[in-house]
Amino acid sequence: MEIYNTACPRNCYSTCSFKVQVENNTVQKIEAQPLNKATPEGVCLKGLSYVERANSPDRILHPLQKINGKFEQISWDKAFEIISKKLIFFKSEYGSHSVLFYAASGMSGLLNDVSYNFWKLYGGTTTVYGNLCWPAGLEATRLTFGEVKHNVPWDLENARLIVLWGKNPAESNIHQMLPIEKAMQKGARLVVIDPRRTPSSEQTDILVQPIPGTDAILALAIAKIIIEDNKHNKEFVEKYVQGFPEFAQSLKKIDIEKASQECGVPVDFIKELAELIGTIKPMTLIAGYGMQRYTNGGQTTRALLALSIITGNIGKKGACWHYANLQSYVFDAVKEPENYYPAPEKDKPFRRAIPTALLGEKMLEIKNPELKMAWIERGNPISQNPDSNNTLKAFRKLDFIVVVEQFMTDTAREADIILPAKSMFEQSDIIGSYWNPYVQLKQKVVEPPGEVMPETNIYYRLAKTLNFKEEDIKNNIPEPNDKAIDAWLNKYLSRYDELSLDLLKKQPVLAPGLEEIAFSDFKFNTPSGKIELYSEQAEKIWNVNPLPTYEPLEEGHRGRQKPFPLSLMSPNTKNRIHSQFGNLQCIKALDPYPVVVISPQDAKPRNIKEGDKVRVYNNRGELFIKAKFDYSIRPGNVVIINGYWNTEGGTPNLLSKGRETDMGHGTAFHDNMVEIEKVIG
Ligand SMILES: Nc1nc2c(c(=O)[nH]1)N[C@H]1C(S)=C(S)[C@@H](COP(=O)(O)OP(=O)(O)OC[C@H]3O[C@@H](n4cnc5c(=O)[nH]c(N)nc54)[C@H](O)[C@@H]3O)O[C@H]1N2
Ligand SMILES: Nc1nc2c(c(=O)[nH]1)N[C@H]1C(S)=C(S)[C@@H](COP(=O)(O)OP(=O)(O)OC[C@H]3O[C@@H](n4cnc5c(=O)[nH]c(N)nc54)[C@H](O)[C@@H]3O)O[C@H]1N2
Ligand SMILES: [Mo]
Repeated sequence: MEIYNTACPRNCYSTCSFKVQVENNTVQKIEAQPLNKATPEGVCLKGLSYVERANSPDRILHPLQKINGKFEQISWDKAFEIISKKLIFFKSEYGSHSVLFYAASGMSGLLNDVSYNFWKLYGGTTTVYGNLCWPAGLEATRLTFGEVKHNVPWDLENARLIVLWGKNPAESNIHQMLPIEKAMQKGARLVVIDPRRTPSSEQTDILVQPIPGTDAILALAIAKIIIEDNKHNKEFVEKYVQGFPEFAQSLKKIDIEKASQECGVPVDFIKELAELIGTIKPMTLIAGYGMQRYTNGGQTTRALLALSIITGNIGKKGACWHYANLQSYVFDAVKEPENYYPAPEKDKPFRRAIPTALLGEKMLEIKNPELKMAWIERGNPISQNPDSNNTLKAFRKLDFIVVVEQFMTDTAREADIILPAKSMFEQSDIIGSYWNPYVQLKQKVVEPPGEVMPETNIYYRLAKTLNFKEEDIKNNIPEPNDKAIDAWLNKYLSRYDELSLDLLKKQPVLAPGLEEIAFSDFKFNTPSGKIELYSEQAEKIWNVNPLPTYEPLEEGHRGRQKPFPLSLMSPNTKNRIHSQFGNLQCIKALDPYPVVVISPQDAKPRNIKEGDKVRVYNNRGELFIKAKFDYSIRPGNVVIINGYWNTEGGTPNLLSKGRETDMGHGTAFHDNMVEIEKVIG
């Protein structure tokens, strides 16, 4: 038996370090790695389920071709022959932009760049810009501070006030609960602001349940009271903040009573929040990602930012704006949200880009050339992108689809060829994290099962089949062996004296240049060099108000709700990472199918009882699932967890609209109104 150190490459805050036990080329056990101060204990449910996942009998282990609607095993040679013929044909007949290359967040790592290298050598493709996840908040933070970073996770225990605003770490970042609990043992107060009562609010002093999408007006009302009560940090705003007087002036027109009605939070609660945030220091305000998946997500995030700024809770122990910490992405361009913008000039010959938030619609629309083929890897767009019906329609219009996958997902089922994808244990790579401040090695610990090939090997073989120039292949794609991969990774690591493969095999390493307390030098990389509460860039780039403002939702505002009166949120669960893990037996035993969570108050007039089968619908689609009562959810709101496949009962994205957020080209999944009716019989 051997034990290896590795790290989890899922798109998740925690990005845990693990110890993996391996015997007979099989993953046997996963344990926590105490050398990582952010994730020293407590492997999550998904982490534990990797033992099943790595060895699952449901894994795709060979190339498959769809023949007369059924998948049949073919050889790799045959797969490469078919795919290369198609690639040559579409390029010569319609141009290389008739091929869509779509990759999403299923597996992180530096080697993902090799995919882009391949498609550039091919001559370029159509691809996507924007992101399904976090960019509105990322861009709001960048506009404000010039960089996206926060204090190290363990600094949270120094906070005296912790505000979890639209974040549910007890499910989505379980290791964050460790410093929260420590802080509370030392007397810190915890406030949770979420339309749902989540497991994170179990120990909270105050749970505030605003109407979804109205957090900006709540935050601005709190800011108004803090400033009127003279509780803001005058010295701080004078020295470090651009636009405080304009901001204070803009709040004059806010009426607390009306604000209270708009966000559904009683005036007394707003006052209490202002008292807590205005007086308890240091405060860490933790803004989640769910809340920025609305049409007003960027401006909402800026309104929340204002509370950290006017109280001077930046750059100190226990005092921080906590959205994402990109300090461990020492090799990635992710740091600069500009990368999410449409193809920059220099990339245009290679890249024609459509917004991922409107994937289906734009795939159908785009001309000159029309799309003929798609190559999908590390993503499950049929279940995870909004507007599943249009996405499905767009996929079915294509002539040829290749999906690189581990399992038979909704997207894989649409493929003409499926290529078997590696698991995290079958190829080494370097990963960063948006919370955990370490650079980590995700280590190869077993040989891939069956005929599985990592993407880098697939591209190498395909490049050979397509007769790409030897020199180009050598410079852009590593050879298909472990030594070449290690050498490839070492090329990156050698940029930093602190990093080497040998060291990373033993332990995670704190990111070179890491600031444990972010912005403690009070230097801000913005146009003014100050924290920009007033941001000209915000107006110039995104055409929003240069000050944080409340913008009512496009679809979900209470004035516009008929004929679909219920607002649907589709957040995350501890049981899965988006569309991953839910297919495993150990997860299915706990969480077999999607349900719609509804308040009995909304269920009664619809004659719906707990457990009834219902139709959830709007003019985009419908979903037939069971109703589950929850007395703690705000009436008027319903919840369906995202990530379920259509074969597991259906994705809430059958109901969501393809729609961008106000900044960052994010995706406004939760601005989504529905109606529910009981299904008879
Ligand atoms: N177990 C697990 N962990 C995960 C993931 C996972 O799928 N499973 N996914 C990872 C990824 S990719 C991401 S992006 C993160 C996301 O993790 P979080 O940032 O925690 O995001 P969500 O679960 O989408 O939403 C968090 C909370 O926001 C609330 N919310 C929704 N709308 C509003 C609103 O208008 N106002 C307020 N105040 N709250 C609102 C929801 O009810 C939810 O409880 O988690 C990561 N970690
Ligand atoms: N309604 C609604 N929809 C949402 C959200 C929401 O809040 N509500 N949240 C959005 C968010 S925050 C995110 S991040 C996205 C996530 O959506 P995606 O980025 O599409 O990610 P996953 O659902 O995790 O699925 C990724 C797929 O990658 C596969 N995979 C894993 N490892 C590898 C590998 O090494 N190679 C290859 N080729 N494949 C691999 C997995 O098997 C899985 O099927 O979903 C978004 N969708
Ligand atoms: Mo995400």
